[in-house]
Amino acid sequence: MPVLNHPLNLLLLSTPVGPLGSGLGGGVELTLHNIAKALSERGHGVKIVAPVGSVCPSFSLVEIPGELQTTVQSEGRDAWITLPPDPVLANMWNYARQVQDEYDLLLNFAYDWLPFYLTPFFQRPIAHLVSMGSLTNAMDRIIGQVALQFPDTIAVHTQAQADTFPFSERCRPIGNGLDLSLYQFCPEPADYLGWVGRIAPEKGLEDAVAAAQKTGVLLKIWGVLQDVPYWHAICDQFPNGPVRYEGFLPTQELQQELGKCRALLMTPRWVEAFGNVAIEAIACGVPVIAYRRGGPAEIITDGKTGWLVEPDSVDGLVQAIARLDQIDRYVCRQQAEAEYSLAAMGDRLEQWFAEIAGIRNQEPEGERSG
Ligand code: HBI
Repeated sequence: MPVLNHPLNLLLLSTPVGPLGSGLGGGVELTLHNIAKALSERGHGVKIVAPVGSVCPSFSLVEIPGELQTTVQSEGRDAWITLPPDPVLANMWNYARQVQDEYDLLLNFAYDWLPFYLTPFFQRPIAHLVSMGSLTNAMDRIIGQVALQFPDTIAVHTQAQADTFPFSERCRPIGNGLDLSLYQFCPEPADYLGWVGRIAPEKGLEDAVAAAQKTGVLLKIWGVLQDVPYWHAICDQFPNGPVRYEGFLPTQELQQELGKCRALLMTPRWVEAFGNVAIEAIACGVPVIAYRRGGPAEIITDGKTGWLVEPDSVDGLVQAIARLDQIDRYVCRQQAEAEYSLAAMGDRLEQWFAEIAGIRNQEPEGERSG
């Protein structure tokens, strides 16, 4: 049920770590695309700004040149704020500065210092969707400043993610949403488990491989092979593991393969802000076995849509795999429809925007000031 009484013109600014569609942006690529769909479905205008080479079907895209930003996970807590000589991030926000008057609201998806620092210099309101938990002091500091100076403009995916920040009470959890029409419910699984994500140390893939080895159930892996030495170390550690790397698939192909899994294993080492793949799995009827840590612990209902396991416990994963027959795959799909559809996400987005100064439901067009 729409919350806003007038359509907004929205400018969505993507992550600077990779072109949309490359997989380098990880979950935020899917998030941005789904938010664009959720908002345009309700009549809002949506334009996307992203690095050159980006693709985003059925949305008008402004491609900005410049050098990609390094991923923040590769930096330490005390990392300084760095930009390459010709930063795509700065070029994106310079473009936004020039066109801001055409938009009611700018929506930032970058987990980077610059957009937060620039917020007070803009005339138009900027809403920030923070895609990860607390990672560096510089980001905590600048996000905290914006959260204080511009109340209600900071959103996160889950309460667990908010709780990683000292200003958690100023973060608005808004979950996430998927275009569920793209995900087919699969009632009868094949005999393998799944793991989906950027292959990088913070994702804890080695535990899923260890559980596959202990249970003898094949584990299929999909995702960008981001950290090759990490992957080789896992292959060396489990030379005969029942494991197959299936590459990085676009959503349509991924959901077809993911749907056949007996379960999805989620083994994050860090506080996963959300875990889009958890809702992709339950949308296909696939139960999720996840460490009780971060986003997945708020998405999965223990014993209903999967099993939540003691963090970093491979034996916990093994025991949960043995209890998969207790989970009704259709209940998984129903939970996705109730909580994570585009309509549900669109409601949460409009409720958020309506709280932001300058966006509140206004008198009809024509009488608006400035
Ligand atoms: N690192 N510097 C930087 N900026 C981002 O926007 C960013 C990132 N690392 C990962 C990332 N975004 C996305 O994968 C999030 O969805 C996790």
